[in-house]
Amino acid sequence: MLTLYGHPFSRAHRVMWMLKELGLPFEHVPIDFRGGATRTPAYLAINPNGRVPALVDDGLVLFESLSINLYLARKFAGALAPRDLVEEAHATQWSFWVATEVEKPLLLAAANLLLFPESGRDPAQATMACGKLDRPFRVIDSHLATRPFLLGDRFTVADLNVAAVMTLVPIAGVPITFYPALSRWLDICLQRPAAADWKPIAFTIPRPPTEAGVLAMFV
Ligand SMILES: N[C@@H](CCC(=O)N[C@@H](CS)C(=O)NCC(=O)O)C(=O)O
Repeated sequence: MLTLYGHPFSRAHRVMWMLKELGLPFEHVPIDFRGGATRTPAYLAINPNGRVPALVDDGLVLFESLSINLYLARKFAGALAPRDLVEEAHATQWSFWVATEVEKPLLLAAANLLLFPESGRDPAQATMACGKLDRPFRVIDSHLATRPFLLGDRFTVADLNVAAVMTLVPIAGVPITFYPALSRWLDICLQRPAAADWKPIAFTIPRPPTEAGVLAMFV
């Protein structure tokens, strides 16, 4: 029995996408991290970080969205799973890469392009954050220029993890036209039926009244 904690407009959507790709039934506990529900003793016993998502699989408790997806890929196998040690190494590499090289500047760009209330947006911060994205975006663009997907010719958990973080690109209008292979690949990934929820999720992200509020939620 799988139980996923976290509202779809949080990073829980990454795991929901994976569970849907795998066609796995799961119990969804859509707790909302804005109302204190992630700080209750009951939830802290599941994820002591007080963050969502968390996944419980028959008593195994996991946090960290991207590593949950790597676990699900490995456990339930199928086309999304790495086929050998080399593919597994690359799936891990791209997952760490997106979390460390992309996620933070992307959130900062998205916050200053869209997520902050208009009066709190700082175009200079948005430009600076987009500038920081140039190096990782050039890396993935050049990688995807010679292959359709990150591990080669099929969509895998590596694509899912990276694209799930990059859902903020179209949501916030982060410019990626300079990176044609990245643009093409991201479109293809986000159009997958199991990713369909990203659109409604995207446009219901609440805008807290203060910059500090947004940073507390997303960074
Ligand atoms: N690295 C974690 C980040 C989880 C995270 O920051 N979740 C946010 C929602 S998207 C959260 O729970 N924020 C509430 C808080 O920090 O109190 C992951 O990818 O699972």
